[in-house]
Amino acid sequence: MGGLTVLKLASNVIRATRRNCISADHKPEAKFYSRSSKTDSFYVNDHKKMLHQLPIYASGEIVRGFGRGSKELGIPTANLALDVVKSLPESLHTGVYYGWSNVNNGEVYKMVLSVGWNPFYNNKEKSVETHMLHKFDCDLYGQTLKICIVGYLRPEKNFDSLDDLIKVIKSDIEEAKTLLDKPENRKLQENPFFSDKISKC
Ligand code: ADP
Ligand code: RBF
Ligand code: MG
Repeated sequence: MGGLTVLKLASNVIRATRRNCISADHKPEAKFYSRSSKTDSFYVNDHKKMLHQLPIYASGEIVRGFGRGSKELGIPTANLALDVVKSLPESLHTGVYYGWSNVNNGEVYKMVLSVGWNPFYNNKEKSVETHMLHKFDCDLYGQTLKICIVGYLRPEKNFDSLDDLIKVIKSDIEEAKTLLDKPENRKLQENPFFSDKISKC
C-alpha cells in the first residue's frame, strides 16, 4: 500500500517516500478547527491561509473504495491509499477542489477532487478521490496517481437525493473546466512533477 507521496507547499518541496513519512520541512501553519470551537473570523482566516498553500502536489497508489462512483453516480473517482490521505497536510480542509492529474506519468488531465467523509454516505474513513476529465478504457487500480490541487470550489455537503449530489458534481466539473483554462492554472499542467521518476521505496 505504501505509495510515494510528494507534496509542495508554497516554496517548500516535501518528499515522503515511506508510509506516513513527511520531511522535516513540512510545517503546516494552519490546523483545522471546527466552527464550534473557534469564532467565524478565525475559521475564515484559517481557510484563507489554506488557500495560500495551493497548489499542493501529492501522489500515491490508486486503491479500491466502495465502487459507488461509477455504479451509483456515473462519476468514477480514483481513491488514494489511506497512508497518503493521512500524510496530507492537516491544513488541507475537507471540501471539493479542482486541479490537474495523471496516472503512471501519462498525459495530464483536468480533474475535480473530493476530500472528506462524503456526508451523503456518512463514510467512517476520510477519502481523497479524484475524478479525471478523461475517459479511460481500463481500470487504474494499483497504478500511481499524481495530483496537483490548484483551487478550492466548495465545502462537502449532504443532499436530499442522489440526483441532487450528481447535479452539483456536474456543475463542479463545468466550473473546474473553466477555471483550469486560466493561463496561470494552465501552466501548472506542464509542471515537471508530472514526469518526475516514480519511486515506491
Ligand atoms: P472505487 O470506489 O473503487 O474508487 P469508483 O466507482 O469510484 O470505485 O471507480 C473508480 C475507478 O474507476 C478508479 O480507481 C479507476 O480505476 C477507474 N476510472 C475510470 N475512469 C476514471 C476517471 N475518469 N477518473 C477516475 N477514475 C477512473
Ligand atoms: N460526497 C458528498 O457526500 N458530498 C459532496 O458534496 C460531494 N461532492 C463531491 C464533489 C466531487 C467533484 C466529487 C468527485 C465527489 C464528491 N463527493 C461528495 C463524493 C462522492 O460521494 C463519492 O465520490 C462517491 O461516493 C464515490 O466514492
Ligand atoms: Mg472512487
